[in-house]
Amino acid sequence: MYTLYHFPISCSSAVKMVLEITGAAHQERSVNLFEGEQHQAEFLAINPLGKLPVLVEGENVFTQGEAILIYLSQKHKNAQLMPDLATYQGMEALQWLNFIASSLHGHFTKIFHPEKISHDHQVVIQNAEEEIVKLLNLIDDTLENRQFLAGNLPSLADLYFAVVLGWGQVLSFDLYERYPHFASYKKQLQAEFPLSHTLQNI
Ligand SMILES: N[C@@H](CCC(=O)N[C@@H](CS)C(=O)NCC(=O)O)C(=O)O
Repeated sequence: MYTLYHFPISCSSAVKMVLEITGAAHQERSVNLFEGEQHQAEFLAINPLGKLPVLVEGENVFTQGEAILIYLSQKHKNAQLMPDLATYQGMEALQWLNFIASSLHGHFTKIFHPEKISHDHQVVIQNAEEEIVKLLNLIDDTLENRQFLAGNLPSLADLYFAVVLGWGQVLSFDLYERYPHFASYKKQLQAEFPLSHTLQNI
C-alpha cells in the first residue's frame, strides 16, 4: 500500500495518475498548497523541502516527483508506462520526462512564485512565459509528426505534460488556441488511460 501526499492540480497529480493506471493500492493524504500546509511542521517532518509529491511505501519515504514516477513505472512494468530505459526509445522518453518535469515545470514555478526570484514580479513572469513559449513551440512541432512526446506510445512524459496543460490559465494566452495539436493530443492520451480518473478530469 502506497500513501501519496497530494494536492489536486499540483505535479503530484502525475503520480496519482500512475497509481490509478497501474491499479496499485494507495491512499491519499491531502496537503493544501493554497493554505500553506506544505510549510507546516507536520509535513516538513516528512519532506524538509516542503514540496509535493511524497510517496510513502512501508518504512520508505520517497520525494522528487520524476524519480517517483520512474520508480513506479519500473515496479509496475505491466502498465508499460516507460520503454526499456537502456534503449533508444527509453532514453528518448527519459529526455522528454526531464524536459517537462525540470525545464517546463521549472519555468511555471517562477510564475507561481515570482517573489522567490525578484520583487519585480512582472519581469519574472514575463521572462518565464517567454521561455515557456519556446518549450511549448518545440512540443507542438514534435506532435506534428507523432502521437505522443516520445513516439507513438504514451509514456510518463505525457502524463506529466497533461498536468502542466492544466496550468495553462496562469499564462497570458489560451494554450489550446495557440497550439493546434494540444487539444487532440490530450484527448488521445485520455483515451489511452480510461482508468485514470485524474487524467480524465485534467
Ligand atoms: N521536482 C521537485 C519540485 C516539485 C514541486 O515544485 N512541487 C510543487 C507542486 S507542483 C510544490 O510542492 N510546491 C509547494 C511550494 O513550493 O511551496 C520535487 O519533485 O520535489
